[in-house]
Amino acid sequence: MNIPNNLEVIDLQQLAPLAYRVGTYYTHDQLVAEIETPTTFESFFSWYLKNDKFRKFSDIEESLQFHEVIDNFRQYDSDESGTLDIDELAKLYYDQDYEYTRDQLAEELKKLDLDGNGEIELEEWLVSRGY
Ligand SMILES: [Ca+2]
Ligand SMILES: [Ca+2]
Repeated sequence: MNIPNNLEVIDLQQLAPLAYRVGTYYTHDQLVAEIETPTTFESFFSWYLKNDKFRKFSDIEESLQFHEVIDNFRQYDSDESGTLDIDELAKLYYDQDYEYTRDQLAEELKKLDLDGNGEIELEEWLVSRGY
């Protein structure tokens, strides 16, 4: 994805992946509620700095762990859709030495998939890690 220059107008379609890239874990609907679109990169960024959710962690260690969980999620979201599908989840578990059958994997996905849309959003992943 190209990072737009500061005053370039960004529309709703670009907003969600951008927010995801910089580390907010707002859902699409929350973004729509929060930010008037179309917006500019500059105003998006000042919104982001003002609302940085990571600031809720007073402890550096805790904040780093939180970032690690997010990085991990992103690393396995290979198509950058903002969600983990069953194949991406399979790779993640495989790399962590879990030996799940396809059925167990489907079960696991069902457990994590709180809104039941068949994929794991970052929010759902965070919940599963205790956030
Ligand atoms: Ca994905
Ligand atoms: Ca889901």
